[in-house]
Amino acid sequence: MRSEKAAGQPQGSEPPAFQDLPEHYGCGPIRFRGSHDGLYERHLLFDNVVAPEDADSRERYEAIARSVRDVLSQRWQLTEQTYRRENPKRIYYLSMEFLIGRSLSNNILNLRLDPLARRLFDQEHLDETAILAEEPDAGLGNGGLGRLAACFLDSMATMQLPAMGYGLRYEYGIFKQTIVDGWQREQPDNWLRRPDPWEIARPEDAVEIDLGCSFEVRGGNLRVAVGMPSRLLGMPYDRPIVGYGGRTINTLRLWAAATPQTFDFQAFSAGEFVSALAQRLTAETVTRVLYPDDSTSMGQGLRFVQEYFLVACSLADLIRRFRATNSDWQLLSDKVAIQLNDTHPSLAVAELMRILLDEAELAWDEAWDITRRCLAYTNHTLLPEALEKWPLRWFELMLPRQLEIILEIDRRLRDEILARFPGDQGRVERASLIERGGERLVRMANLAIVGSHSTNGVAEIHSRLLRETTVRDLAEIFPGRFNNKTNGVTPRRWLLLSNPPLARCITEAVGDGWVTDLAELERMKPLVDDSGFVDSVRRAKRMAKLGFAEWLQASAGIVVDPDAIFDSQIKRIHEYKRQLLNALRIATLYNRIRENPNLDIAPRTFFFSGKAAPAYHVAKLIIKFLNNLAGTIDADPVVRGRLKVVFLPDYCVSLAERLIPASDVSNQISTAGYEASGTSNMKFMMNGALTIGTRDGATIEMAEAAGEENFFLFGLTADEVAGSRGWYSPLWHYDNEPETRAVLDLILSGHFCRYDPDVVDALRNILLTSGDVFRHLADLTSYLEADQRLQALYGDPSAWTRKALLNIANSGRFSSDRTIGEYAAEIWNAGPCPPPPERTRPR
Ligand code: 26V
Repeated sequence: MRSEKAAGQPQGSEPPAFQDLPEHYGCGPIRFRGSHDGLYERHLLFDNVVAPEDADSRERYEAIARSVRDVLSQRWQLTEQTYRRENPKRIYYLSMEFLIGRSLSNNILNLRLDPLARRLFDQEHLDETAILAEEPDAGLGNGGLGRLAACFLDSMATMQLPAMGYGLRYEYGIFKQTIVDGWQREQPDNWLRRPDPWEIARPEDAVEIDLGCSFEVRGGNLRVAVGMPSRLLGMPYDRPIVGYGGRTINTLRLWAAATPQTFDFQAFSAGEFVSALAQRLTAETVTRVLYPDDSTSMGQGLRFVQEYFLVACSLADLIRRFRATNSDWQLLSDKVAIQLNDTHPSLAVAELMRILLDEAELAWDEAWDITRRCLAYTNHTLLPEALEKWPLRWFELMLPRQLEIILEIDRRLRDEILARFPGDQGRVERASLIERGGERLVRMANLAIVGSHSTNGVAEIHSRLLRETTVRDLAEIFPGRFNNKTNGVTPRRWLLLSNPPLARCITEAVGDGWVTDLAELERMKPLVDDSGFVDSVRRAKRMAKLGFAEWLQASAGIVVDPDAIFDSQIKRIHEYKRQLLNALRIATLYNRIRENPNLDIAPRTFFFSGKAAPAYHVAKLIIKFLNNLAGTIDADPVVRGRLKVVFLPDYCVSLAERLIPASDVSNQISTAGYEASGTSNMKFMMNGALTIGTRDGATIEMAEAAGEENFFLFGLTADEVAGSRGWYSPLWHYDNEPETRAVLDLILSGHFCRYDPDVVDALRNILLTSGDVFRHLADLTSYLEADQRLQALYGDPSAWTRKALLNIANSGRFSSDRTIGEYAAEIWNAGPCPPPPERTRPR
């Protein structure tokens, strides 16, 4: 039918976009040559039954996305076929979060289809921005940890590693944030409301999971029905992960929970029918929603079930794949590397042991050896309240066999410690998997460390603090297991895709090798004194700022001045990230202008964006204060036009992609010792923003790479923060530093919060009464000094751009390709497995 129609087309009609597909995609020129309706028109017609001119943006988005999927599907299955044939060691990345963002433009770019897409948009006069905006921003994560997982998938596919991501297909991702009267409101993110062209259901790969109890939902809570074992069905949905160049296409497999029962409608009485359907709803609640709190492990039963569900489904799936080509269990660790993204999937230790003991029927020592060789654990936080500890009672109820295994691991661990440190009962208790005292708890970090061969932190300082403080006893017992893997970000999404003007300018100067080898950016260094090149970098920044300002006005009606310094702090709202310190800085500048209206100060727009965990009261209060600050400044005729504060609602991947390229200044101002790594810091650096920041996380390594003279570092070091614990007093700063006192007096007078005395009370409490735990006042003065230097530099545009350029040129180390290279070589012992380059054409 297709070929008949194609053959019937008049000669010389305009060829379709997507028809000249690159050879290796295999499904292009042969199939559709000569037809007047390319893939895009075909999808509109056959999927939506609509003519191109009548289609709305959503239909156009779907048709384009499906066309792109057509192009990648052959390489996708070829990639999996290659892995099956070559049987390499496979890498499995287990994560409760993948903060994917939008896929269409990223997939077009990685497939190198951008010229074809451009032609389609131009020829059909399509509104590209409107069409791309139809795709929901897949927010299956809270922040850095989830976005890191997504960057890692991109790097692993680009480096042609045989890797797969495993996660959960939450029906609701991270909530949508709106701001009402300055306060955060949360709305559900129903991102799967419409059919998602990127996901493929794989019912043939569904798995069944056994639990030691049943559940019912009462009043929104999951209640356990004790002593009634039950089963859950894990339904896999696959998403393509396109490596740059489109040769390797890996898979992200997300599990949705369902009930395994199939209904025999005849046999069911009316009552059973209803309760059976209700059971189905209960099962589906397991993957209903992403937990939106990344600061406290609140011990929610549903979260515990989610974690086990991810682990059980993923292990069953990867073991089945292993068994399809390997009969010898001893080979498991030669064929499988499993990376645990934080402790969230660390039940994998007990579950893999259960499989090896009970299903493979191996002896304990063998099973233990294999488990440890397969698993590796990444820690992402030192905050004690975020470290997961689950009540032992829940294991008794839901996972009795896994509990037995955990207790046996613990017994052996205790024996081992006592043998090596005779009489050191304190060490035994601190290192144990079980916390005693009150209710017995299972320490998930200890389980992950003991049950794996590698524990890594995500920046040098973080890995050191992890070893020296958080899990010191275990690090002394197993020193060889601890290592560092400094985070990175993918330069495809975060430079090539998000910042076309800068990407073009770099490529014109040094070629395009940087896209897959970011260290190539160093070749820009000799050009630092080439005024033509420096000018072109400056123009690129200007274009990004103009583009952002235009978008902001069109989408939110907010007008910002592109001649102002764009100064950004975008991340989750947390006390330790110190958005409040930034607010103190802004309020001080405001005060200075009010006191001296003739003050010579460069116009500046301060952007904030970020979500607060719905139950994190103080974080929500900080958002309110930032909005009040913005309102007060806007209303002040002396300051208006010189300083402006904008709180951008609903921070997400797409917003970051727009704001980061447009920013001149990146604020990375966490209390030293608290931010494990940070990753937006790296994105800003490679987009030519200058960093004002503390010596924390990966910012330290960034400054080292760029040269401290090209950074604006300030504040206490982590050791100084720790050392001040016994004697620090915010009052000292209030009493002895005039500007600190002035700004606090202004804030506490209610100047910014005329109608919100509760906000003022809370700020007084945080900054003074409760001892300023996060050292805002200790760092304010040096922050302002660094800021002064930064402002002075902005007055000299070529000196500014020179530093920006050196930052870009030295950002190569912060590509996630470098990070993944280190994981592959030092933890996974795995290498690339490229699918054959030849073209295989469908017959
Ligand atoms: C913790 C919890 C606690 C229990 C409930 C749900 C939940 C969800 C997420 C988390 C993770 C918090 C840790 C985290 O996101 N760490 C961030 O990881 C980034 C990537 O390594 C790193 O750049 C950031 O510095 C670090 O804060």
